[in-house]
Amino acid sequence: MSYIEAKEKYALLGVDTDKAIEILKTVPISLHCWQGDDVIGFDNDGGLTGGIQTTGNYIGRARTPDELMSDMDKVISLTPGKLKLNLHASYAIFDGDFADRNKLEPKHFTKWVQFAKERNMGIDFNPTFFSHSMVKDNLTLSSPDETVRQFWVEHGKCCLKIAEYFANETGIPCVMNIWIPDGYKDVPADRFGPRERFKKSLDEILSISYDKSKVFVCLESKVFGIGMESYTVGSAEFCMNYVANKGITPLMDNGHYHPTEMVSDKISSMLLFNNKIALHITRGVRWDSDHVVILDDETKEIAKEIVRADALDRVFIATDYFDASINRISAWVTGIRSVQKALLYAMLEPSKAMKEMQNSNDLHRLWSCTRSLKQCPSVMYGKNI
Ligand code: RNT
Ligand code: ZN
Repeated sequence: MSYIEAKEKYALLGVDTDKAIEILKTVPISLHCWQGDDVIGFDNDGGLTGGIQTTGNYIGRARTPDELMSDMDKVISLTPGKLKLNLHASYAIFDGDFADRNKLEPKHFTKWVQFAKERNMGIDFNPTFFSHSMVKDNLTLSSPDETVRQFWVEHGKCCLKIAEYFANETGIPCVMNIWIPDGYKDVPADRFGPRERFKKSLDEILSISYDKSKVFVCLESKVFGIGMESYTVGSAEFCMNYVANKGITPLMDNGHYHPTEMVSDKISSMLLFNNKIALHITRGVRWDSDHVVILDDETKEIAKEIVRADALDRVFIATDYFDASINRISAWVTGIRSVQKALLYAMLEPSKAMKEMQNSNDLHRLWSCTRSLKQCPSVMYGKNI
């Protein structure tokens, strides 16, 4: 079917396809740098820790900043629409002038700023609380060892300054996401203490002044990690309460919930109580939270919830997955394009008519319309709905 034919069919449903494409072009997707090198970064000798894992040994892992940047350029060339760059602190570029995570400065990211500016991209940022010798007994910001806890508080503070530097340099707000891997493999004797220390650490990080219109600090929750199956300090309840209390931004990663819990169902509730929300779009498969995104039902449903709530400008959308078993560039591109396709698919829904069906309790009609839209525009449900 040609685009003209499809456009005419959608017009019968009251959907303007040209407009949908124009809007899609303006929605930034934050491109996670860590798919290119299996989440290793440039500040350590390899060895990913923190309850996350890449499996596979496909050739071509980016080993240097230049390799990662040129792989990203390939991704950009294969991806339409607007992108933002999403960096982890472990991707600092030192050029012989090494600084540990508690001593990071904006100058360690000048090359990334140049890269982003040349491509008209904003930059999002993540402190890296894993793959480091100061992660003690699987704990960072919640550690009972004051030296360890302080080290990571300093790291958080350094990152906040770097995030503000990114926003100032690019002129685009920076989303800075905090995720810690802290947890226990087996049932702990004290669930309260680590969470109390995590709360104190976050308060300390956020005590430095920063421009809240330029830096959006997010907190990402998680249900479990590998080796932290029984308890994670940054649970959903902890993060949701902390965020609400402090007026920062919640981040939901759809790989971080029980498999029967759907992030698509959470979005409306979160939007009602937060100005902005952030998402890590991924694909959970059994124990793994980070398979490459595909155009599956949940990805489409997440996109529909954003579009139906008219919240494209209130949701920070980022990808977050890592697969080392297939060509990394193709993994990257497939995931990002799948998010974009899901958004386009959502924008092609005759949402107003469907909400009316729901509100008039015409649920069978709604049900058949939903089924038939799956094959639209090839197969249409009647002339119009
Ligand atoms: C881990 C979290 C986190 C990381 C990245 C690398 O479970 O999803 O977002 O994937 O920060
Ligand atoms: Zn994530």
